[in-house]
Amino acid sequence: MSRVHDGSDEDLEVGERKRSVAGVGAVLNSLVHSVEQMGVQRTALTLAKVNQVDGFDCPGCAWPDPDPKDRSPAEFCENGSKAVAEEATTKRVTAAFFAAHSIQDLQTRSDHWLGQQGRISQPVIKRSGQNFYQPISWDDAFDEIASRLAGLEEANQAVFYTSGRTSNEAAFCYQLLARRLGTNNLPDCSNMCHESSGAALSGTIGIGKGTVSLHDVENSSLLLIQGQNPGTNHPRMLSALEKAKKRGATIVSINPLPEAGLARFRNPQTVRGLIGVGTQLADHFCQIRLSGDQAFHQGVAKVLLEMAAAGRQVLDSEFIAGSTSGFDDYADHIRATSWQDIEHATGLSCDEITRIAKLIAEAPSMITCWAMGLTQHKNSVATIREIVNVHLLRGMIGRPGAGVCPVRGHSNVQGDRTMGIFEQPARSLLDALDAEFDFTSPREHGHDTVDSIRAMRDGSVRFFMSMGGNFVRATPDTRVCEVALQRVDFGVHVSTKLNGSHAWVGDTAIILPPLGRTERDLTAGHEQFVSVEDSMGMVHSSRGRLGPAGDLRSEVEIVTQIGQRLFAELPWVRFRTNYDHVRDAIERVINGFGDFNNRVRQPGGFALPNPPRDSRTFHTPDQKAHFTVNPLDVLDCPPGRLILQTVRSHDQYNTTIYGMNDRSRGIKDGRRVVFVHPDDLAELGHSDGDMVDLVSEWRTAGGVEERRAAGFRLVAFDTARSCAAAYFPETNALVPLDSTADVSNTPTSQSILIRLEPTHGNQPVR
Ligand SMILES: Nc1nc2c(c(=O)[nH]1)N[C@H]1C(S)=C(S)[C@@H](COP(=O)(O)OP(=O)(O)OC[C@H]3O[C@@H](n4cnc5c(=O)[nH]c(N)nc54)[C@H](O)[C@@H]3O)O[C@H]1N2
Ligand SMILES: Nc1nc2c(c(=O)[nH]1)N[C@H]1C(S)=C(S)[C@@H](COP(=O)(O)OP(=O)(O)OC[C@H]3O[C@@H](n4cnc5c(=O)[nH]c(N)nc54)[C@H](O)[C@@H]3O)O[C@H]1N2
Ligand SMILES: [Mo]
Repeated sequence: MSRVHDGSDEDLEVGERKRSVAGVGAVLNSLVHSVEQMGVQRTALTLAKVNQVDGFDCPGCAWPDPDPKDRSPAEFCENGSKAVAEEATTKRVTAAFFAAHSIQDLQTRSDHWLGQQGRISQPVIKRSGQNFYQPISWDDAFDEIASRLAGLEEANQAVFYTSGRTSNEAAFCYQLLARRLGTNNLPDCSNMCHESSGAALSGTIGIGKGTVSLHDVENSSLLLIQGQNPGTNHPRMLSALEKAKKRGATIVSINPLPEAGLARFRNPQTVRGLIGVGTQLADHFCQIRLSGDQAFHQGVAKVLLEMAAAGRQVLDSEFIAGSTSGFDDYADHIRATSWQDIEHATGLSCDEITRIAKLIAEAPSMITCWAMGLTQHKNSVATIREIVNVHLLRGMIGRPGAGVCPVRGHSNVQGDRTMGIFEQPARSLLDALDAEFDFTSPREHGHDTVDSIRAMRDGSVRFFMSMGGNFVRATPDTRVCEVALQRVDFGVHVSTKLNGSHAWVGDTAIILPPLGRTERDLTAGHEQFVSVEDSMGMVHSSRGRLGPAGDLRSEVEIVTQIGQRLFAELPWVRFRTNYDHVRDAIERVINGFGDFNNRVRQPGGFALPNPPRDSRTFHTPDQKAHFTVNPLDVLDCPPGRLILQTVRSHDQYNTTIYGMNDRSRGIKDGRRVVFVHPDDLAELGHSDGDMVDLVSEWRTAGGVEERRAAGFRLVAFDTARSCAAAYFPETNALVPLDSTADVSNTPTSQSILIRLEPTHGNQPVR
């Protein structure tokens, strides 16, 4: 049995980083973890249904499933099985647990400890003036919530947060509830995740999503994997890359860290992968500096334009002339950008970038994939626009094997957005909603995640509801957010598992435990299913089989029960009686869901329309794809300082900590580590193994603000110079609330200016 960790790192061990991932280690690790949480029989039953046509969608990542005829009987990965075990665990949090642990006690617990207590099994309430949660009936809970909402002075005093596991059906009902109440305060985890991708793509190609299918990835001739660690976070993507590789693709990894998964992959679904050496995936590794990717793509474009000027046929002139706008201004701007600035920003030489540009110039098809390494910097939107620019130069969009591929995180984060979970909804969505339900939804934009924290801190938001997620730990500026959440009058947390957000609550708080993905949904007395959308716009059904972990309700039921008490004229009861009715409403309100109920029942589901991919058309105001000019933004690192990025270990799912190891980076039994280049360590007068505090410096008009995270062990690591790395959520205390990306307002969690100080005092638990 693995120990439940209290957050201290007494047993921390640091070993060699791995040169490959998956293989036997992955299989063993996933089985040990699953059996520990679920027992042997439940493990076998549950894992057999992951990502199968008649089964449930893996609550791990949003990577798409292969076509039903190509699916493996074990269509999951090590980390997907950990996500399943975390939910299907047989451990329970009961009334006795809440009677034994006060709110103050919960505040001292680590998220690992909280998660290890098991599934929350009944609704509980912390009443005004009390320090403990105690049981409440479902009906009383719904009554309390509805009467609080009815009692608000105005609808914008409420915030409705969503994490990306919520089904399409529940998300649709949830946004309807918020808008009928009269607010667009619908922040979601996307605000901290791929918001920069959505903003950059919708402005340039007319859709805020990627433009490739799984088939494209498997058949592309050149793949850039940039700012992403698929070996840990999207392990099934490695199988697709392996296929592409076997068909002759070239793979380029662009990352400050040499991530093991891209170096060598041992496919656990094949014998060769289990016991052999596996496949070397990346042909080239560009060890870029943090935040240097905008400059990288400007460098690539410079080379392409120079080659074209020298008479080489590298630009897709016909496509540029017929389907795009803005080429001349863009080309002038790129020509005027200096190699000196590009080399400084990337930490790469002109020669190295030229080598990659030549691969791009020659590739018959190309896909760029990215994730958090690109979206959480000040210049993120500009960076992703530069990716689009390079793709447009070569006409690499809307052709087989070509396109842009933001790889989404949560398993239904993309679907939730499609359903209208967005603080800046499109006018067309609101018009359709009003026509369907006969009311006028608010037009004024609502609060995103960062603005919601500000509004709670300043007292203008009094009611906070969270549909899944762990708001206090996932968001920046931990201390500010804890205090902000304590200021709201009423909090509602729809949560499968305990987490830090249940400990930082205001006057009154309710926890409602919903059914998870693995569980059979018998709402209204008959079996129901839900639907989700993956990272490539495929919509399919998800159906759990296990009995419920306690007295649980489905998320659809929870939302419709509250809605029914407030706005009886809307069809809430009908919706939960049969989710087909929700899907019928979705079909009428949201574009692309024609014949929804029929198509979602087809094996493998159906693809949503994607104009760039389907017909090379761009739904921008001028119907063209846009080249954009993005002045180069260089992130300087002053002397004596480092830039810190905050990554995931191999043993966590965002704020859910499965265990204390990061196998691929050689870390065992601890998380408070900071990876620094050995030459930087020497220059800063430190050695591997020293204990330090991380102090972030945020320059404002009023001076330099400092934030501290105490007690980290230095680990000498092969990262880019001046670029350090540590795990989130421990490092969220260092991210200033006001440090956000231009345009998207995403917290800059991958570029935090820090200095190291010898540690004094004890390590905090959190
Ligand atoms: N097992 C597991 N799976 C998950 C998750 C999880 O926590 N655990 N989380 C899910 C979610 S919500 C998401 S959004 C995804 C996240 O998936 P990833 O984005 O892969 O997650 P991170 O661990 O944050 O990795 C960021 C990567 O970007 C690199 N990077 C950081 N800054 C830069 C930069 O400036 N330039 C470049 N080129 N690279 C940079 C880092 O070195 C690292 O390799 O995974 C999803 N899947
Ligand atoms: N510093 C830093 N901060 C980051 C990031 C980073 O890279 N660095 N990444 C950001 C990203 S990409 C994201 S997506 C956010 C994640 O932000 P969130 O989505 O808010 O956080 P999670 O940790 O995924 O939420 C975990 C909780 O969700 C609940 N849960 C799990 N399954 C279900 C379910 O089926 N239904 C319901 N109702 N609840 C469920 C459980 O109670 C669990 O404790 O964090 C962001 N924060
Ligand atoms: Mo995410």
